[in-house]
Amino acid sequence: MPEQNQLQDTVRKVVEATPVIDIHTHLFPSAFGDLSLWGIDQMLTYHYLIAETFQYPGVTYDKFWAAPITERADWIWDQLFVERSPLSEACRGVVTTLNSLGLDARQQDLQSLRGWFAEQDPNQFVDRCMELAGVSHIGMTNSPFDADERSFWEKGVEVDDRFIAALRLDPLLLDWRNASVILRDLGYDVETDLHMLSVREDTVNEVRRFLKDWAEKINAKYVMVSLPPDFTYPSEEPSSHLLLEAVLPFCEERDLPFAMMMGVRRQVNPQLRLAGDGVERSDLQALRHLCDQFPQNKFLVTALSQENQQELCVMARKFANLHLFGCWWFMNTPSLMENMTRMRLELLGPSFTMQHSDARIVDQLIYKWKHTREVLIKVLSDKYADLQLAGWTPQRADIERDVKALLGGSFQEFCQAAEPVLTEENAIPVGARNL
Ligand code: RAT
Ligand code: ZN
Repeated sequence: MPEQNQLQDTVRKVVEATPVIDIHTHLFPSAFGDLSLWGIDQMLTYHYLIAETFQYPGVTYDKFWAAPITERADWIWDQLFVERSPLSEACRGVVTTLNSLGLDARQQDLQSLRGWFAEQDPNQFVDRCMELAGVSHIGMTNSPFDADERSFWEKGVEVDDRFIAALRLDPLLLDWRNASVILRDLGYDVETDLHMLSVREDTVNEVRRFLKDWAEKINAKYVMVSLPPDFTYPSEEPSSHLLLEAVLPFCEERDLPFAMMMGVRRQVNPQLRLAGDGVERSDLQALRHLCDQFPQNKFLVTALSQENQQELCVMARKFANLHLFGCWWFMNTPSLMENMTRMRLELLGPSFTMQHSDARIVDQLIYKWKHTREVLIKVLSDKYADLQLAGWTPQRADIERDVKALLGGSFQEFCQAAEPVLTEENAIPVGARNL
């Protein structure tokens, strides 16, 4: 069918040419020194690959963690790329990345690859990866609770303006006991016990001051947290008090979206360290309550469990203050990404952000976006072909507009929208809400 081939060809060209705003990664610009990760040893010791390697016997956890990074990388390379074919998504990613950089992924030993990376200039390498990935902006994950990162901000680090900051609050909302100690060390006069309203008021004001200071210091474009599957709202937990009284009013006042990444069960196997987290289905009723109770707040949401995806789409149809993003972590495999993107398009049209890379190593931008674009080409070609059959022939400009929306345009629009769902009827003054 020549017409269909032509349509697919146009979709491919448009998807390949459209720059991406990668809204969530763990990347840092090179001004952050050792926090900015790149190169073959970092790529091979990515936590996704560590978890895969430990499926095979050979080395103990203690021996692995005691070894220098090059030895760990050698071991992973041997297990996943030499002893077996690199069929998993994370393995294929290394192959795609090396190949895009003009390197041979069938090396039996890593020395020549290491030699090539050693010759690269870190600054130029970031530019090259962004160019090969077609990424215009990179969303960071910025935690004032991380002492190493904090010291860069406190020294007034100059941030490359292609990098967008996001204020990450996991300890504040999920581990208030320890977070309150850190806040006190940083000069905020907070109490750990949040039960008594009279004491809580002062603490809440101090938490707001902390949020304001750090959002300004890092120029945050949104505020974020990763949540466990059993997160509930409302509840008597500190997380509910802090969301209701500090975080969400602060976000509303500053018009900063609040991102929730839902469904990670931390440290299912602590021996694997960062690679030891798992997934469970979340109770999305917490999200429903938040979207409903805070109509003037904007929520950016992704879920880790496949079982949550349809419910989440339906929820996004009900609340204009809810924007879905990304096929996160265990959902970032071609088969799941394809199903999820089809379903989202069928239920929501192009109003969501199709993907974020979650890259931790700058080289990974290349494969994460190359693989994502392939899925998008496939799904959109089918969807436009269906539309054509239904009697609506897509023009190139339509395709360009939709792809732009899916790769960051919808996110921008959502962030810039003046008041997501505010009407006189549903406006609730700050402070007038209860748990
Ligand atoms: O995808 C990942 O690398 C995870 O370890 C998490 O960092 C997750 O993306 C998160 O931001 O919590
Ligand atoms: Zn992440």
